[in-house]
Amino acid sequence: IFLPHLVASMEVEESYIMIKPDGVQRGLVGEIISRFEKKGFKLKGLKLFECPKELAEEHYKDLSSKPFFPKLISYITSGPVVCMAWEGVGVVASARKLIGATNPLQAEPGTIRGDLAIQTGRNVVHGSDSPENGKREIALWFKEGELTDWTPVQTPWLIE
Ligand code: IDP
Ligand code: MG
Repeated sequence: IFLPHLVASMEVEESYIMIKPDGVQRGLVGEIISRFEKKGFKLKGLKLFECPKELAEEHYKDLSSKPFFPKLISYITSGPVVCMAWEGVGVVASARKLIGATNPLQAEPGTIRGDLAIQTGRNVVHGSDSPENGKREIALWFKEGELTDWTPVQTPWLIE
């Protein structure tokens, strides 16, 4: 039998994960990084960064017609964010599960948003929604030379 969703999840992918300004201000940086680190994904890029308005607008351009777009842009540019590039088998969908639903009140307990946030407009973290967008967003937020490829010693203990 052919199970495309299972085949897809075996791919090595990259996801752009970002701790939003509320996550930084609330002292949740370590807690959030830890969830991806403990899962076993590989960190390839990490920086504290003040996001220019133009970059926030480009990142969220698909939402530009939404009524909440101006508030979203001022939220994302209201303080430093933590930008991360994570790599792993199935990392895109897995990170979305670790993050939880967009509305934190609907996010399951155990997820980042389910455990740590209340409102959609203050939902502490971003995660790419497809492998294509993972690549696109990492290229958008990181310059060449800011990403590091390395071989974690734990890999054979995570992947058969
Ligand atoms: P996602 O972050 O779970 O992928 P998206 O629908 O892609 O959710 O929306 C991007 C971000 O825009 C959300 O994480 C949230 O910060 C913000 N957002 C989405 N919908 C609303 C809304 O109805 N009100 C306020 N902010 C919203
Ligand atoms: Mg999204």
